[in-house]
Amino acid sequence: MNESSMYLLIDESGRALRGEGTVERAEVADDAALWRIESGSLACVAGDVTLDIASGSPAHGETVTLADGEAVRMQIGPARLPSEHLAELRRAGFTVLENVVTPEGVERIKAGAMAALERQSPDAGDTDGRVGIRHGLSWSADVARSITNPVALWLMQTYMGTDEIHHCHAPSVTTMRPAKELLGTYPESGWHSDYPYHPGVLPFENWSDAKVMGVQFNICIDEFRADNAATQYQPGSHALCRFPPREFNEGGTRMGEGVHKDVRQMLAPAGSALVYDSRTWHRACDELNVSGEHRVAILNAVAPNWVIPMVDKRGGSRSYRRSETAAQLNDRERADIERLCNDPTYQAPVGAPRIRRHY
Ligand SMILES: O=C(O)CCC(=O)C(=O)O
Repeated sequence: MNESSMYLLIDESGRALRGEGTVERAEVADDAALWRIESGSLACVAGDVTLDIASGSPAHGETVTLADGEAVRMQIGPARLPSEHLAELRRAGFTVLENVVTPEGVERIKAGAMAALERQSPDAGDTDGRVGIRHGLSWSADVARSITNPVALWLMQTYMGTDEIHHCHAPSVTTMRPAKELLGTYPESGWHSDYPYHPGVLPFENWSDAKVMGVQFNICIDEFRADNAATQYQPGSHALCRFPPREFNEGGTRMGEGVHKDVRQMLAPAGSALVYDSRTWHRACDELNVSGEHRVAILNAVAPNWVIPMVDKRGGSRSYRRSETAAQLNDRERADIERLCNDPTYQAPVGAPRIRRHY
């Protein structure tokens, strides 16, 4: 965090203050919901409002009292404007959105994930490949806060052209364990696009780009680096509107060579999110975690709320309801968890493609 950092100002109910013309509240955060500290006041980055501070020192995690007596919590925002991320997502099909998780949230999720894995699978072994750590929403309010980050929600909703979105499975906390047996190998397969662009889900297999039906929202709890298996992807492949060709899954992936000559890795700091069009060809590259450490992430398949989920979400909802997580959230976060994770699937609009249920 530095002089030029941008902050969200969060009111008591969890909504973000916007400063365009007048002060408004919003459930999601666009450019006008970001503020900079200027001469001890808070200046809206994309609007004309400046708020004077009556008491408190402005910094991430602090609650300050504004001149009108209202107390607001400051939370570190993205490094770039939400509109810049949207432009990049539209142009390139992929963007890295920073500070979706707060620095203290990152630490708690990492520790919570390792403890939950130990409870879930004490004998699972500590090397080679990715494992899922179930029911993240029930053991971590920080997981709930991350998936309801207001900037990320604005970005995904605007990209998909609808406020009515949901998750197609419960937030999936995973760890990519350090490679041991896999070191130096080139496993075949793994290239895919994400739900709902899976075989047999949509009634057609050349997906027009007129309406986006899925965004993948993968939150990096650990930094994603070349040496800890940052996800491989083929830049621009979302625009091809089809599955990866068979050759992509043959003979192993050697980045920079043959059909994989343009493959890159999705590099990102801890606490940020990889947000990409779900049609992007990508692959979990277990063999490339040569760091000797776990790499924790939260995977989320996000879609318009009429898209039938990938799996039955009711087990995840039950474990969330039995937990103490909801009691730790603010009203806005709780409402977002309901619509994203717990509400039934909505009726498809007239003319929408028929999604095939797989569970
Ligand atoms: O964990 C990874 O690196 C890959 C994630 C992935 O394949 C996915 O979200 O579909």
